[in-house]
Amino acid sequence: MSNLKTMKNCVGFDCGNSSIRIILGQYDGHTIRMELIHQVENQEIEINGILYWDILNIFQELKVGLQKVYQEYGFIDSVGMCTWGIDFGLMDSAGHLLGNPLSYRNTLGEQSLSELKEEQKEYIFRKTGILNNRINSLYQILGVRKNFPERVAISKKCLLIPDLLLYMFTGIMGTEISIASTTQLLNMVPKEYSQEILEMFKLDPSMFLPMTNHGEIFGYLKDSLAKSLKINQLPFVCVPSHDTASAVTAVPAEEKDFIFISSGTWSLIGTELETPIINKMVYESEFTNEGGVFGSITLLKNSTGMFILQKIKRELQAQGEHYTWDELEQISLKFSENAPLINPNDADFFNPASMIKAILDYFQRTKQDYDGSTSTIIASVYKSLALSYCEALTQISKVTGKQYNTIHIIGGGARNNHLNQLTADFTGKTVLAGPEEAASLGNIGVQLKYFEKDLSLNAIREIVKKSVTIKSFTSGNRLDKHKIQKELWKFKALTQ
Ligand code: LRH
Repeated sequence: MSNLKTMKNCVGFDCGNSSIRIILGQYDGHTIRMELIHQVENQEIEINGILYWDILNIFQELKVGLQKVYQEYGFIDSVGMCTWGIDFGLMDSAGHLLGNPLSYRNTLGEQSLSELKEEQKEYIFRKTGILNNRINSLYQILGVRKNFPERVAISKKCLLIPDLLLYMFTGIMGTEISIASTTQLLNMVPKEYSQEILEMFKLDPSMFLPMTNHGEIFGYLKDSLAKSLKINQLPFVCVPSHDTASAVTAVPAEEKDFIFISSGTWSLIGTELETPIINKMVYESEFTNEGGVFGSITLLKNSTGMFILQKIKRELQAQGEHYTWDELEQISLKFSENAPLINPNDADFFNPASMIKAILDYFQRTKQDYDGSTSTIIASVYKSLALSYCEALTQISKVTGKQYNTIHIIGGGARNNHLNQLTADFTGKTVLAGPEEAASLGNIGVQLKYFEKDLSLNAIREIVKKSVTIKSFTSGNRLDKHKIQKELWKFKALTQ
């Protein structure tokens, strides 16, 4: 139990694929009061067929958020950075950024991965424990080297998105295990850069940064920034800077073995382990062993999440049809029963020019009846997401040999009552939804470790439990058991 005496104002930076959020967590020794201080949309920008992130704008917005916290609360004790994984910026020898970071939704990674032989892919998985995913930094770095050789020839350091933002704030170049693991350049057993993989691809080890431990100081806000923002000097604490790992930190689990679904643009479906599982079953079922908080491993599947609905929502908006998330959910509730299915992880949905057209083509290709309405498309996506969760859960149980009673749905997607209910219906498990601000809560929870050195992960989870409201969903007899079984079979047939 905490013995911190005074209120701490800890700021969580949470940069996701679709939004940038600055959250204040006020810790009074028992609970964390969360307040969203500043939020703006995030989106890739396309120029000449290439997708970029507007990293300077992200930096600007984080500064705005920090300043707002200070203006309202008068003092900031610490800050923690977390962002989406995988993407990176390249730096020259003087520490200048060589161009805007590219988005993993480009085709660079796909090209590089497709050039590898099956034995090479299996070798890389065995050496790293990480799934050979086209989006991994490794395949993107190889793609950049092939397509933009001049840029790579003068780059001296590779900074992942949180590392890059931390460098802008503190002037320090460094990283930590959770984000570094998304490169696929680490061997997850000693949790160090894999010499074999670096040598295999002739990558210079000095490009990649040293790692700091969670709960320790990463660096301090540059004096020049503190002055120009007119805020107090403050430390950046090293937190799991991969948003997934910070979110898993905030799972309000009672039990040691639990299932989480970190639900946002992606749905990361997995469990927490002490050591990675690296075997054929994990490889074939496409799970990955990412770095988690305080040396843990998150064994997870990187499954498509709200991305498909985000794209549909934007497309409908461009056609003048505006829907709120609540309205989309209501539509799904009404039209779910007879909606056809999609496999959300089908390559056709990775980044199509029109998501609606990609879904219509999919219904046709898989010969499913479709009534022609937009409502049915929306209902189809919700139902298919829940079915994809169910399939991943079955695979996790096979891989770990464990049965799980509860699924924790965390992150922004936990707001989605209908999806939570469908997940309970299809899996037959209890779904506990929340916290929605899991990434920021985990981030802020780990910052507290800097102030109180012996704070354990369990103690952080206790604080989270006391600080949030969790909603529970059970399957009951809402849906006919035969119908559920039929949907599960139909979905399985689409994913084989
Ligand atoms: C989720 C996430 C996921 C990555 C993807 C790029 O935000 O970090 O874990 O694989 O974005």
